[in-house]
Amino acid sequence: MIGLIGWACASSAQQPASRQVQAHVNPIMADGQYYSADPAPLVADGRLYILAGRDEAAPDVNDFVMKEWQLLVTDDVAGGRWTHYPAILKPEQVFAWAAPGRAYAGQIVQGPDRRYYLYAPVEERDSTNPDRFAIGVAVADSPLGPWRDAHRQGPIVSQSLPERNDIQNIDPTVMVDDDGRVYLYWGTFGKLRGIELAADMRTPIGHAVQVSTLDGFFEAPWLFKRNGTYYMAYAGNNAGPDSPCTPARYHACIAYGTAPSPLGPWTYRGVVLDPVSSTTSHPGIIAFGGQWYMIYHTADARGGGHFRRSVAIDMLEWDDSVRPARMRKVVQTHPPRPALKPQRNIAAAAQASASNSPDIPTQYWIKALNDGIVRANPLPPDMWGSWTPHNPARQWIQYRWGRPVTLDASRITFFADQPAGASQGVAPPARWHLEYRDDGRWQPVLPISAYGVALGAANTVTFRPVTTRCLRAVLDASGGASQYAAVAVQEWEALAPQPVLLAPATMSSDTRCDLD
Ligand code: FUB
Repeated sequence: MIGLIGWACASSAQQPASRQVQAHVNPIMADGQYYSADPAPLVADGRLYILAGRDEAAPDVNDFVMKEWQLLVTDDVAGGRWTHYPAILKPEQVFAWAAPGRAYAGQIVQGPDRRYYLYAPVEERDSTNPDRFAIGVAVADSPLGPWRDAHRQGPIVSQSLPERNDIQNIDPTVMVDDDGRVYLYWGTFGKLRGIELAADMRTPIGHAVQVSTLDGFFEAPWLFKRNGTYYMAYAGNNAGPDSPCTPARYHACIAYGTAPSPLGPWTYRGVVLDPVSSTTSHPGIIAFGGQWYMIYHTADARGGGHFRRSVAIDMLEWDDSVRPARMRKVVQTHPPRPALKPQRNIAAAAQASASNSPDIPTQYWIKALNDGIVRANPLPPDMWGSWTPHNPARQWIQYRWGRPVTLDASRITFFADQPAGASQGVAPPARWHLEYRDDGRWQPVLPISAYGVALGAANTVTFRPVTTRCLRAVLDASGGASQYAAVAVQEWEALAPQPVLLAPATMSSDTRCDLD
């Protein structure tokens, strides 16, 4: 049961406005009133603070609309009682040189002078750099602020600082070591940089190191130390059907590596969090009250999406039987699923495969076919697809159940970025039909209604009931003269004549139908 109670508290001159949130399950704020992304935890004053950006994209907008940072604070994770400060800071409020609108993944750390430093990736307003992202540093006496620019000359990292570069300079992570020395890492799109900072928390020392030994590094580094070993967690992506990280290119796992010293060398150690429901994943790992936690974001809140993310927290355990100690894979906790009800769509109990398996282009995800999610603004991993530079005239997708099932209808939701009839890109199929496996052969179903190819809604076809273990949708691509568009499907439902309860016993890991 999700419990979420919010009430506004008056803000004082020093304290931003707050409200109380009671969270029994993930995400911490689950009702969709406020989305929260890119968590960065900090322990201060005996409390756990989580800095997060605030996702404000409309449901049909695929962009990071992030105008400000917010804080979640608790002294009792298990009790789920959080104070939420929805609006602690906007980029342009603290950095005179910053443009509004991109309050990306920041981190607050306590400096050797006991003050708090916020490392903030924001866009420079007047930069001539091809990519205007830069990292600024703000300072305050409390994690709640008030914040002021700690380096009024401008950012400390950009495409011209501390040395000229061509990467996107976001996702800072900072650690103050036991000896008081300070280290900053940052980067995205596979580029990870690290540098030492002076004790003033803002002056780079020496040249940046470039890290290339953390397998699949994509973005979102998180640096910390435990028992003398340095750990770097990060959003990883080395997509493919056999990847230990993620099958689809736009998803990310959280992987990590270790190093004997803060600037490396780094050794990859494995995956600590499987892909989440949002395409991006972003780790914050910290010990609080004798327990380690993985803090991350998902699309699991009400109305959530890839650009409407919400912070979640789960326990992280260590395997100290090996050296250096490894993190055990975190078990994600989700909102409790509603009790299973009998339903006509039994696709979720089938294993999906396709004519282009196992070489489905890695931007697509076969498991999207029967995940029950249809988005207004899908990204490639929200669908199965077949796009390649040279597409065949025909593709198929297929379900196999562990035991025979009876079906009499099907609904299919196509995706296209080209109009009907196109011979390039992804277009609705010219036509499609269903076949079922019967006595060792594929037979067409006998349709009672037409096969539609409309976009923007599911196309339903009804047919004379069949009992089978395998159903196949055969998709004839649009185009011709040896040039065909690709096809893509967001969701494919297989409907039984009467509602049935999907029993786990119907599950099968076998996708092959040619043996039936
Ligand atoms: O929130 C914007 C971007 O999404 C962050 O910079 C990345 O780490 C990803 O979480």
